[in-house]
Amino acid sequence: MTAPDTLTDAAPVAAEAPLPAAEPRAEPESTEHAAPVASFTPEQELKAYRDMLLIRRFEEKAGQLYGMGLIGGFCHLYIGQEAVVTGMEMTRQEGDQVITAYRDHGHMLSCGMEPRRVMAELTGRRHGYAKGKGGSMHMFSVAKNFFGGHGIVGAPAPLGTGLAFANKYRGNISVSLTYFGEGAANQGQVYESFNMASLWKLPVVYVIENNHYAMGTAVERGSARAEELYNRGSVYGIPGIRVDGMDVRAVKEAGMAAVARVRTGGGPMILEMITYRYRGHSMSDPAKYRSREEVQKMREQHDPIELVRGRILASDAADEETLKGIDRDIRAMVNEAAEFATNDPEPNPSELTTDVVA
Ligand SMILES: Cc1ncc(C[n+]2csc(CCOP(=O)(O)OP(=O)(O)O)c2C)c(N)n1
Repeated sequence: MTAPDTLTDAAPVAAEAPLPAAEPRAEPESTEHAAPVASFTPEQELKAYRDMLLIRRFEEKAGQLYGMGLIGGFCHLYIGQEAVVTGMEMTRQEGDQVITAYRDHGHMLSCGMEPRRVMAELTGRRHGYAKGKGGSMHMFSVAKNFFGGHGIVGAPAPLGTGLAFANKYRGNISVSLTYFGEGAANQGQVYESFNMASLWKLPVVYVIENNHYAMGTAVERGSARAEELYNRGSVYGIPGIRVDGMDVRAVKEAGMAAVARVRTGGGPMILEMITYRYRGHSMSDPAKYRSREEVQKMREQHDPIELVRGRILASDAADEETLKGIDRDIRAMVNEAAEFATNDPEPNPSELTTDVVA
């Protein structure tokens, strides 16, 4: 028997009862930008400055140690993106969980994990957060509600949705802050997660860190409708906001709105943070897919730390000397962390067979 080669050869389709009219569906209120951004108090500006600077200096030091051969394996730096985790941390309540992918040092520091133990994990030493056996991409701290550190692109989406499910199942009011990159946002597991989160109104804020590049692929080359990733949940009824992820105040403001909605049973939300990474994808990436001028322009015109520094000085929240003092303190803390991470012993060889999931 030959297969019909035109539609007219096909058997007629039996007439069916007309489908009932669909219920009108409320469209999610996705917006391109958060409402006008409220000012920070002087204390908030200074805290944001200090917290972002800690991440910056820590990452610079990690880059140096990597260059000296003291850190092995993969190492993905977060330099340029500091405002995202710093602003979101300002929205967190005790018990709220954080989960992210492999560009994770900033998330750990902002959760309050100890710089010396994060650094010791990078150098593979005994008192690192994973006893020196996980490295840059694989650290946890249940005490600080940080659930990794995952090398698999997109993995934080279902895992973070699972954390939100646990919150709902246990009847607590905690929120899961689930971070992933704009490259990850094209993965199937992300949409399965969106579906479940919306269906069960799970308390999760999906934070898409759109730093413009997934390894060497620019977002416009790899993502359909790249200009509106915040809208990727609309078909599931998940509202999204596009946020200036280089301005910690904008991040905090959008974060507060999202977390408040999610915590009170409103269901999941998406925040698309428009940000930028200054360094290559990982330490081994020479970043030839973009021009030096592009990076330079972002550093000079949109640096999140310089932005806050400018506001602090303009408003007299602090003077140059005070800011220099903060920098000195942070450098001292980071140097101490590096010192610890290079003198701490390596794990005992007997550790090779412990903590292994068979
Ligand atoms: C499932 C899977 N596919 C591919 C990779 C290789 N890989 C590592 S990072 C990366 C790019 C991801 O980019 P994005 O999600 O935008 O995050 P960013 O690195 O920009 O923070 C890819 C493809 C991986 N780790 N896991």
